[in-house]
Amino acid sequence: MTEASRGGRAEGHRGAFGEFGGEAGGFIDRAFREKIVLVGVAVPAQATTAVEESLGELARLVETAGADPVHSVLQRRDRIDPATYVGRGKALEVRDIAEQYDADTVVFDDELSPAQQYNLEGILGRTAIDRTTVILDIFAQNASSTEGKVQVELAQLRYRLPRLRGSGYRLSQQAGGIGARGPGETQLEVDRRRLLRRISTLEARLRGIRRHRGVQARRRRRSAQSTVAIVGYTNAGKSSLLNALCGAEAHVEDRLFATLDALTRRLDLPGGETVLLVDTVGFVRKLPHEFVEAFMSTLEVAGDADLLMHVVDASAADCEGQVQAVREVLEVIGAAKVPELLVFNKLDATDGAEHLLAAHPGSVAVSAVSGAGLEHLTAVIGDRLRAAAATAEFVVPFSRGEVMAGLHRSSQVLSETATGDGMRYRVRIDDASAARFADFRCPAAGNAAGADGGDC
Ligand SMILES: Nc1nc2c(ncn2[C@@H]2O[C@H](COP(=O)(O)OP(=O)(O)OP(=O)(O)O)[C@@H](O)[C@H]2O)c(=O)[nH]1
Ligand SMILES: [Mg+2]
Repeated sequence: MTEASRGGRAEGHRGAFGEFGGEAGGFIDRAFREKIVLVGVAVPAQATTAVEESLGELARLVETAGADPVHSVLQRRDRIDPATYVGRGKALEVRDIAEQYDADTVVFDDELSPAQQYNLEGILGRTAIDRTTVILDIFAQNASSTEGKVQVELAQLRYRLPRLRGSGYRLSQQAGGIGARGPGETQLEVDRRRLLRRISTLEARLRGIRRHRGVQARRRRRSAQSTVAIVGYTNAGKSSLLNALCGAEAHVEDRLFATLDALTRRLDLPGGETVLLVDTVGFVRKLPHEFVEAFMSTLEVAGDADLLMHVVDASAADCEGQVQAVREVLEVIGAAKVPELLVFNKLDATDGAEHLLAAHPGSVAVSAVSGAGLEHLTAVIGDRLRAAAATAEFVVPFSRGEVMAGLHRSSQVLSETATGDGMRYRVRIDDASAARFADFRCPAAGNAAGADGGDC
């Protein structure tokens, strides 16, 4: 990212509080580029590398938000300090570091409780914010549709509500900074009731938008077109893939959370049928629950889809960790029941994706940039969707949790019943996926043999 492009982005910043209390601006004041110190804690259960990666990602988030990370601090502790997140001694050390680097803000890698934030600001003598605030701020900058803006503002206000009093009134006159209020703002004295009123106004507006969307969805169902939702970690190349497959012009940028709104395009499959492809917002580790709640209507497209195209950046160092993080969010938004097709993207930027393909049977590798693998991908999408009409039965021993999980991911489970031999599944599944579970398959769906719980 160049300084110029950053600058352009900064000018384009649209705070999410424009209408709130009449003050303009969001969490971040971009009058200047702030210097930021990052702090993470590794508890014994976590590998240091995972925490380091998380801190690296936090640095990227801070950059995307429009500030400069200047130093990272990683503390090993038995547990998170309930009062100050890091120990008090460490907090004082961080204060010295922040002074040394002339940093105005310290960003913590986990969500801070209102009390922790308050205490830390007291010790540090500067603004203390967390990963959630940074993510919400990026969303605020990137939201462009009415719905997106409403959802982001709602998420920010809900996050802010319990912190109204505690987030350091001593600092309320301090100018600028991520998470700080703008010069002259006295947000912390803002009437709580006004904030609650604003929240309910936004909720009502969102309900209106959703009603409208409900009508559209019904129309679409009547047209009986299958929907494929593109999901995945932020920056994996979801929008690029939509563009490459459909000749669409979705916004693509080497920036986290470039897409916030669902964009739908038609895709013609080799078999002659047409499906709808929906681009969605990207996910990230530790996605704020305020965000998930506020974006539920956008995220619902994933749960309603016939197939999830889970795009993974094959060139990312921790691409397995990203797959896991995405699956966790899919679980939360009720989309884990939809069959998933793993698509490893950015093949051109890797030494090959054989190990990934081998580790994830049924997955495909593509490059949205070079076009490699795209033909195969559309064929596989067609197969997976056509197979959605065919059903099959499987019995999986209770000891084979990984097989159960795999079956859930590769198929649409119509029913599951516990039997003497294990879990009996009736599913919609395509032939290629069914072949992977051949050892557990019953001879024919609906066949009476074995239906009493015996071997099938
Ligand atoms: N080398 C390479 N880069 C790619 C490929 N696909 C996408 N990119 C790049 O990855 C970056 C992110 O692409 P997007 O399509 O915006 O990713 P996204 O998943 O939609 O990201 P968000 O909407 O921000 O969550 C851009 O800089 C793209 O040019 C690919 O196949 N190869
Ligand atoms: Mg995108």
